Amino acid sequence: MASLSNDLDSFWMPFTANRQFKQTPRLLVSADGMYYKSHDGRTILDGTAGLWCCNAGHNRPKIVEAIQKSAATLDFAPTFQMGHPSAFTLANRLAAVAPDGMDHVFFCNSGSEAVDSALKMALAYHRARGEGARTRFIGRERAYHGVGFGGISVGGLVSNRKTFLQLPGTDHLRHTHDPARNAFTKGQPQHGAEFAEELERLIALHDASTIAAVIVEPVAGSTGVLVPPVGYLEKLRAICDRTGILLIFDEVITGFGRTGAPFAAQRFGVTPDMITAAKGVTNGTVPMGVVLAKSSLYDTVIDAAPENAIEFFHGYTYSAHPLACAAALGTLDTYEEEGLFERALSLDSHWQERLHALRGLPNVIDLRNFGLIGAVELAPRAGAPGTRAYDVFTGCYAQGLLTRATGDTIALSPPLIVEPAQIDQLFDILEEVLRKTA
Ligand code: PXG
Ligand code: PLP
Repeated sequence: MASLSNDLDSFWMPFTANRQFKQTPRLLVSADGMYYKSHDGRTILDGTAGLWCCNAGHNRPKIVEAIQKSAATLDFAPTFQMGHPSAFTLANRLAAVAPDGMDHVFFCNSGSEAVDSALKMALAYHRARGEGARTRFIGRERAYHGVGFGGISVGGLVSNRKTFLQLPGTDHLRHTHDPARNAFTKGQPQHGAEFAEELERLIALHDASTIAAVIVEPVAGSTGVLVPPVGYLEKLRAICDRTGILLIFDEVITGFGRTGAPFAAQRFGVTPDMITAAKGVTNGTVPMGVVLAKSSLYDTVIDAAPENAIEFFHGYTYSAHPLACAAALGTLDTYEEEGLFERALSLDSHWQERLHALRGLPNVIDLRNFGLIGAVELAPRAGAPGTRAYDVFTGCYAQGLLTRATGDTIALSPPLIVEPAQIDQLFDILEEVLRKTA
């Protein structure tokens, strides 16, 4: 049993109730396959793939080996006016799994950086086309696009926004959550495609000639798993096509097999102009974010610059870091060899059946699922929103299951290597805890 000999005070923890956590810490000390080990020596089933990242599970040999080898061979190489082979190999490999026509890859270090990079690319693209007045971005209520100033400005979470300055020129579609019509829907809700028509209203207000891009999560993750209504994404695509507005899918959570295809864009059959991704690209092992861009967008930006000039003034010291590239190549090998992009699809019906069997348990007011994503929405306690889901989260952790509480929703997203028996274990624990939580 590892001891907590260190004082916990110095670490200013992200998105954490620091005082509450430091009174009753939960530390993970090792991980393998579907399980973590906790500091108090317990085995914890990973119901969240870490934080939606470890789609191939933990301690995967090909990934570990690739990182070790890279660290000993090429610890760092700049990618500003320099390069290294695995960056180019990885870009080609990613383009090969991306939707058709999305052949260009920009590297960064997180989902937040991917979002800011994509927003800048949208501005660069329109300027290169002589439409530099297109500077507005449209996000959506209840969206999470990371924590950069760009991401919080298009994002739709009040707690992430209220304290901080916002970028000017952003507006928001309404969210698609409609429990009155869609509660307890299995998979995509039938009602709500018309919410996409809000984009027409915002275009009428601002004029398309001022709007650079619309950014949405195909399935909103962090804000409680909101699955797009049938026809909604298609409508957004059609409006963007008609008006010259770029469509960005933020697939930081939905990318890399989570929905039963490499990207949700492919699962839904709707191709955006850019995709932002992170997390699963390296199976969570080494930080990396990516922006996938259509060739037409890349070519426009590149061709507009004078020959021998830098075309896009943007990048990070650690863009395409060799360790991250190695980790991503080992990750893609693992996904492909084990057919994990398809595995979520084959487990979908068992997953859906076990999730929806929670209907009727105390305080369960909605259940939502898509691919290997699930959400259990609980009625908030009067005057104490969020506390019921937090108690379920800590109750599950005490019983050996890692879940994620967001508001009064419990979000579930196990590694795609999960076995049916482990799905049963997960829902058995959750059911017991839901029964016990007042
Ligand atoms: N976009 C989306 C759609 C995300 O889900 C980000 C951007 C930001 O990525 P980085 O790597 O900068 O964190 C995310 C991240 C949760 C949770 O509990 C979700 C995220 C991060 C932390 C917690 O749902 N998503
Ligand atoms: N701040 C300073 C002073 C820097 O020199 C740099 C990069 O050179 C940055 C911030 C940006 O760091 P990064 O490229 O890791 O995002």
